[in-house]
Amino acid sequence: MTAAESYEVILDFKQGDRFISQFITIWMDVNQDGDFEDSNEMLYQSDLAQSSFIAPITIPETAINGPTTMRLRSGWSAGGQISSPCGYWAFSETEDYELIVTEASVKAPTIAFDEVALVDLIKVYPNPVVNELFIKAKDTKIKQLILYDILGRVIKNNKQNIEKIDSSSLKSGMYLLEVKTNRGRVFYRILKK
Ligand SMILES: [Ca+2]
Ligand SMILES: [Ca+2]
Repeated sequence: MTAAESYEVILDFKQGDRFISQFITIWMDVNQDGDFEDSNEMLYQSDLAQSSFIAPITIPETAINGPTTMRLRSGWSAGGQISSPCGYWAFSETEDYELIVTEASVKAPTIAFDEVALVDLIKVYPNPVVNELFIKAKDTKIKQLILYDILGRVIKNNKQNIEKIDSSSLKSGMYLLEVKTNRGRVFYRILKK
């Protein structure tokens, strides 16, 4: 998902074969601080109970790049609107999804937070990659490499071999590489050919 873009979340609520009326609310941990309490983190709140929804959400422009948790809660209609991302809610269900947020207007490499200097210290090449992806750092120490697929699943997690990633067995497509260093972390969009 891209910051500042709009998407539709499509939901059907069923119990067995029967549709049931639910309220729903959707949050996203936009600033990745582990909660859904910040001012722009409620992305959608239904004001009517329905058995199916097309919920329009817009990823806030300030959303930080990288794996981000989206929380969806549905609850039985008599419980009313769902206002809280945590705690008990009558006859409710809560599901978390991990999404990858990328910055709207910036081409790879993309930068997390204000770590602009860090991106100058790390070289990731070649991109697009076919076989081996090399990661070279200067004036900083790489501690870990995590490669995510577009759904946010961890594909590789290297704590030992932190100079290259063998990409030969990856399927073609877009990946996100998180480089953790002693000076912070930075994300790169990687295209596997
Ligand atoms: Ca938050
Ligand atoms: Ca917070």
